[in-house]
Amino acid sequence: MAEDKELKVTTVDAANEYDASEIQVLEGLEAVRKRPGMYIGSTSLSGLHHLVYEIVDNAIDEALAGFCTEILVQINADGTITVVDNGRGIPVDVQPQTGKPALEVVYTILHAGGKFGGGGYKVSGGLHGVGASVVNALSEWLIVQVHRGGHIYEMRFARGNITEPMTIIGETDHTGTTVTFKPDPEMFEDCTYSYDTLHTRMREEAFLNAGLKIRTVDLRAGQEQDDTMCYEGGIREFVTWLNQGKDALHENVIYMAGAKENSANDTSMAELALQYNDGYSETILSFANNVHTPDGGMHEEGFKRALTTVLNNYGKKYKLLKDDEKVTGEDCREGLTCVISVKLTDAQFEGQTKAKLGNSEIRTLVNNIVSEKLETFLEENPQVGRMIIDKAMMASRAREAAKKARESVRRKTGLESGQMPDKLQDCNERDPALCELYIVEGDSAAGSAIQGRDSRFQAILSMWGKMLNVEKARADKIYGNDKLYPLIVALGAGIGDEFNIEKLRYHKIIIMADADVDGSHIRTLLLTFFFRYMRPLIERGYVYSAVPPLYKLQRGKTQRVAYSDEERDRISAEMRADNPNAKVDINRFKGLGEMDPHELWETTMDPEQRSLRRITLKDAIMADQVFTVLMGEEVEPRREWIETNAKYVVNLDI
Ligand code: 1YM
Repeated sequence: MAEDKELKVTTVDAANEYDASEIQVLEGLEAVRKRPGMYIGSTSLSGLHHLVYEIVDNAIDEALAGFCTEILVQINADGTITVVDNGRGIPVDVQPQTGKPALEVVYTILHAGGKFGGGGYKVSGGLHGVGASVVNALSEWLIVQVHRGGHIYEMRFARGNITEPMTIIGETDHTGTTVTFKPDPEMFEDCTYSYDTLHTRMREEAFLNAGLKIRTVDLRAGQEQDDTMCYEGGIREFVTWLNQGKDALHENVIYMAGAKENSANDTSMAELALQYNDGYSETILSFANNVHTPDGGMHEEGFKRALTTVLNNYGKKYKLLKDDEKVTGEDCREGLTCVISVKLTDAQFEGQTKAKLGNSEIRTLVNNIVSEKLETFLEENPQVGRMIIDKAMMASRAREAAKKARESVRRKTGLESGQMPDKLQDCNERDPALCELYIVEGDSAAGSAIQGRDSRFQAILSMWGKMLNVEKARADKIYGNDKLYPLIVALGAGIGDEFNIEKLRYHKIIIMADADVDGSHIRTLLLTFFFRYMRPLIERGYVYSAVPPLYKLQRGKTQRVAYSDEERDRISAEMRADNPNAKVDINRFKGLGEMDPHELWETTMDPEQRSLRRITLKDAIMADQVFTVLMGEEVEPRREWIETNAKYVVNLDI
């Protein structure tokens, strides 16, 4: 470790002590400025916010040590950041090894963190646990004030260099640490903090540290904010918060905790909170040392295993499950909301994004806690036990039903059947690469499309009415849904796990819907369905949106159409080029249903003239989030989202 080396250098030759360590310090912080990404992940907005988390981590460690009860995170009016805690204050005494105040060492030597001050339980994570000196190195300036022993100490830095050594600037009657810094514009592309990002993260910290009061403030003009968060119930309240707006199956959140002492100074701890709701999705949020682990890892594995075993044993014991009956892990987690938080001394973060916990001893710890405590809980709360088993059995039956429905769809869609749905007017061509399927909203538009199309290679499927919201339905409903069924059969490639793109009957699937809210709605629902159950369609770029014209322009016998307001004005001018006084009639198309078959062919379906927008999901992760927001619980945000964004999704790459 760099730090060991630094300390040794300073003790070899007392005469050169100061110089030698000074050089090391500069080299250390210079390395941070040369490769900031190595220390804070990136210099984008995520790195910028990471600076705040590093400082906050030190305050949270102080809270974990039992000395700090309140933390303030403030965006100042000038966009700089101030973090305040009411802990003991960073030690200011001169360290014998370095001859410098501990405060200075913490802010100027890489990795100085919690190793000073002798022990203590250092658990809060940070991306790589790099701490205050990294923030200092990447700040145009940084001021730290310590209230300790009746005095206020202050020290100032610029880009990691000391500009004002530690001095006493006043007297005080309390203790604590205050850090103010301005991120260095030479290091970050954008130095604008997002209150929402900081607030969301701090809320998470407040949930994970029961009883700790965290206040976030934004003082920037025009965007003032002030929120105080404190959750006495910790992760129990986290679960309640996550289950907001859902119907819980049992009133109380189930809470379990335990610890294992590995050696005198090394204890691992785990706590879990969970509650079932009547929905179908599974929400497990896991953390290691307060760092979110979105990819799970050993703590989640230990939990999942124990949950499945405990529920099966309990179900058997009380004859809720027959001898040969079993519920799978997935069944046991339907409608489950769970938060897992573990604390350990040497957390190993694995995987590409370091988002997965690798310490296998944690699996055993969590498994033991859940095996023991959950069993006891169920014994003491038999109604809840029964409800959970019922829920899992229902999930199990739904899974079976979904499998059967899928098999039946597959049988009917396979080559063996060849029976096509009534709603489909198929084309003559059989080579999928040449075939197009128009999915048309509404019967009158479908009628025009059927008459206007080139039936050699264009098929029409009409869709109408309110479509099933696939996000809110269980798999078996989707397979059996009367709106989706014809679509699945027409495409011929199955759905879900069994989707086989080789069997797809059309390589262009064109959604033709009006440019209004209803059209956006049906388009979005179809995209959700494709995204969830036929994702390769989107990945391969087989899905398109038709672009119908907005205006019809007519001068005498000459007719033209325009797809935008600008085009309308341009064409109108062109049509009057020979005679500016000529009269050009401009009419707005109200909807696809209004066009006659010939118009529809010419403007929207003729490959020579039409324009299509290809729908691709460049960023599948983003799309997944978007769809989830869209189909979430609340109706109003969803409606707004559809109105503002449905077009955006369609326009992903034009
Ligand atoms: C707003 C940022 O850094 N608070 C903070 C940091 C420390 C302590 C207290 C502290 C720790 C210990 C003893 C110890 C740190 N001290 C050190 C070091 N808030 C903020 N509050 N006394 C005080 O760990 O034993 C590093 S961080 F190394 F100097 F002890």
